[in-house]
Amino acid sequence: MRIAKKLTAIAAIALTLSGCSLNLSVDTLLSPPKLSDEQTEIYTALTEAAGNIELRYPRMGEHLGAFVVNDFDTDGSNEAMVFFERKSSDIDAANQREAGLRIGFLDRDPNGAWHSVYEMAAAGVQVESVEFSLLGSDSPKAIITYSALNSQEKLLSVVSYSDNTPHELSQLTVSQYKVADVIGNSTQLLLTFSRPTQTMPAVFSVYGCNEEGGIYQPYAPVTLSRNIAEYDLITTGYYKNPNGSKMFCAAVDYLIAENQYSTELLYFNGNGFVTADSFLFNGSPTSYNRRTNALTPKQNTRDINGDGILDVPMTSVLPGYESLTYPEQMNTIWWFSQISGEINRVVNMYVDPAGSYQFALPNRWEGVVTAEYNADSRTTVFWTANDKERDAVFTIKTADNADAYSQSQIEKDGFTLAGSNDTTQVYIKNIEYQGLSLTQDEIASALTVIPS
Ligand SMILES: [Ca+2]
Ligand SMILES: [Ca+2]
Repeated sequence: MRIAKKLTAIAAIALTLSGCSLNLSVDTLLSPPKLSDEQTEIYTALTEAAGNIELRYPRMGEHLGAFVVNDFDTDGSNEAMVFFERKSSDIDAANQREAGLRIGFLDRDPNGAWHSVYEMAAAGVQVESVEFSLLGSDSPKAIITYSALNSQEKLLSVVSYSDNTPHELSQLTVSQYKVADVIGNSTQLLLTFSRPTQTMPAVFSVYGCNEEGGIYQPYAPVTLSRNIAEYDLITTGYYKNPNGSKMFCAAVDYLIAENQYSTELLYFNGNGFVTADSFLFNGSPTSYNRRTNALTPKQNTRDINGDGILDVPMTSVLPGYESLTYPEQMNTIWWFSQISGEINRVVNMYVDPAGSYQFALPNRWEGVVTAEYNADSRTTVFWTANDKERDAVFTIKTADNADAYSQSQIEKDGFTLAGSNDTTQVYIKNIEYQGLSLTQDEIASALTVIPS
């Protein structure tokens, strides 16, 4: 009897997951969704309480399944949070079987069996992500985002859970958010970027949670002066302040226009956040504008040299390409280290258009050496820019790991294997040239094969 019931539950889940019961293909029947015993028990308990439902899934973030299982009230055993909508035949407001996106909360009874303990209306219509964070207090908070149609803004809901009851602590409208340890004492805070309308400037805000469960803003919001067309990536890390200590920093990589990016930085100064506009850096570039094209892969702010300080990319057109159109230009990428008082260029990097390697150009090549890329032969030639005749200084070539013929041809042409990843071999040829050729040590530190 128990087995029969379990099979029925699995069949019901298979129908729900396929979305359309009339359209079951042979493939679907042969490979039903792999639900664990626990998920099947949660689903059965939920349908017993909630009726005929369809599960809804977070589409991004760390909890992608329909069953968000987590020790939400820190009592040592897991609860489950499940997003669902009722089928129209089962909506019955009089019996509290309501329409719209719902969140079911389930817990185990003393015998270990799952049962439904609470059902609430979701704050939005389409769940996007679920993440848990303490947000500065002792108990976990669920940070749930809901996407909205035709809008870059989303609804963010902060929910706590205790005594079998969820509590929504706050609803915020955000474009992007990130949870981060700003002070460096393991206190997680919620960093949000929002823009009520496209014509208004974006606002950066920080939220924490006090012991009474109240959401508050520990630092004043900052209005961003840059014109952000679309967010690309938020990265958190550190900058170095004038006394040499590492301080928290949030980098916002954003689109200015198609194939054009820039970065806004928010520096934590101990009392709050400031942008570069009100934070003096000697020699600081006024903007980190950069372009992408078929020859220049997109780069995001990161610690490029491994010193623990964030570096911001900016494209630089190679000599000889200045008068060409943007799609035809070859670029290197300068990385700017975020050290207060002195923004330094840390490295000038060429990135393989096919993404197999990156190569740091030596300083003595600046303005003297340019490059040319041939996509068919997968070759980048660095050559002296000012001579009438092109003299190759250094050449990098790639071949597929499986392509033994190309590899033997490349080796016949005098190239040596410098490195490889799971798909690609990277070959180099270093040519003796009047102080511009590279030493073996320089080659070893300049060329990095990017994992495939
Ligand atoms: Ca628990
Ligand atoms: Ca760095």
